[in-house]
Amino acid sequence: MSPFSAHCARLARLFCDLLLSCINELETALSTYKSISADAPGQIIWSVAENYRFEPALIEGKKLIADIGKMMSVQVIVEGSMNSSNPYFSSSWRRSFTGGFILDMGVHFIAGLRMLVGCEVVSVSTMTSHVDLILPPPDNLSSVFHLENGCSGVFVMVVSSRSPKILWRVVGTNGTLQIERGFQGQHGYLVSLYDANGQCKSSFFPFSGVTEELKAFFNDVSENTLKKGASFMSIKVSFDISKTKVEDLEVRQEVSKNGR
Ligand SMILES: *[C@@H]1O[C@H](CO)[C@@H](O)[C@H](O)[C@H]1NC(C)=O
Ligand SMILES: *[C@@H]1O[C@H](CO)[C@@H](O)[C@H](O)[C@H]1NC(C)=O
Ligand SMILES: CC(=O)N[C@H]1CO[C@H](CO)[C@@H](O)[C@@H]1O
Repeated sequence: MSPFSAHCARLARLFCDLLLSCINELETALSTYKSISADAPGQIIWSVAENYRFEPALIEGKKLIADIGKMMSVQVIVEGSMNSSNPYFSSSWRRSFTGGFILDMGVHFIAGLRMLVGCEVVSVSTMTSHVDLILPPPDNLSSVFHLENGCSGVFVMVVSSRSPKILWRVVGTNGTLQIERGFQGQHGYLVSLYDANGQCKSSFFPFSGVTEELKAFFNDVSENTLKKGASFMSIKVSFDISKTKVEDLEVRQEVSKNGR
């Protein structure tokens, strides 16, 4: 047993914060995980972080989506403000992989989309371009996608715009659900549900996805510690938690299985 695994907990949770931007990286991460698990005295649980699934506005949206009836159309509009004032602008690793800020930021908006509509994207057609040469390519994207439930939608993303906007809008036979980034004393999302008569009910949810995700993680770890009498360790496989964007492991595994 290696000195590393000798110190491993009986039940550890591997909190893995990764940018899985290609299958190779996923395979490396999985084999690293397997080699750690093989040597560990107990089960190691691996969680890939995606803070949007803890974002209160998206959780609320997921509950309300049933009220709009049959989904007819989805719009995901993202106009970012990734200019030189943005703290992530000069982050070197974000510039050194294929996909640039579109991928780095986009994973979250797609995670939000999948969460809201409750199903997977089955096909997509996209046009991209590189306009602002101080950003890595591509910096804008327009796509049409088709969901498993038969509904289609559009995803438009501009990395650096003068008029930042983030919006998910799902139109159904009985109403429309919209989640839009806003500011009401704090940054967050305004969730609006338009009913069959066009009446609108809105509530504002401040951002707290990152905090909630970390709380859930620490909570799981401490429960395991108390329940099983085990200690724990958290291993950072790559990058800094606070600075990292994450891809969804399941999707990648699916992609990997299908050899796409
Ligand atoms: C749409 O609303 C009507 C009236 O409120 C209701 O009877 C019907 O079941 C709803 N349809 C769906 C698909 O939810
Ligand atoms: C960057 O974008 C923000 C938000 O639109 C804006 O307030 C700021 O002035 C911009 N900075 C530069 C250098 O263009
Ligand atoms: C969505 C978007 O803004 N697309 C634009 C990207 O940039 C090209 C120019 O290179 C425009 O033609 C697109 O409309």
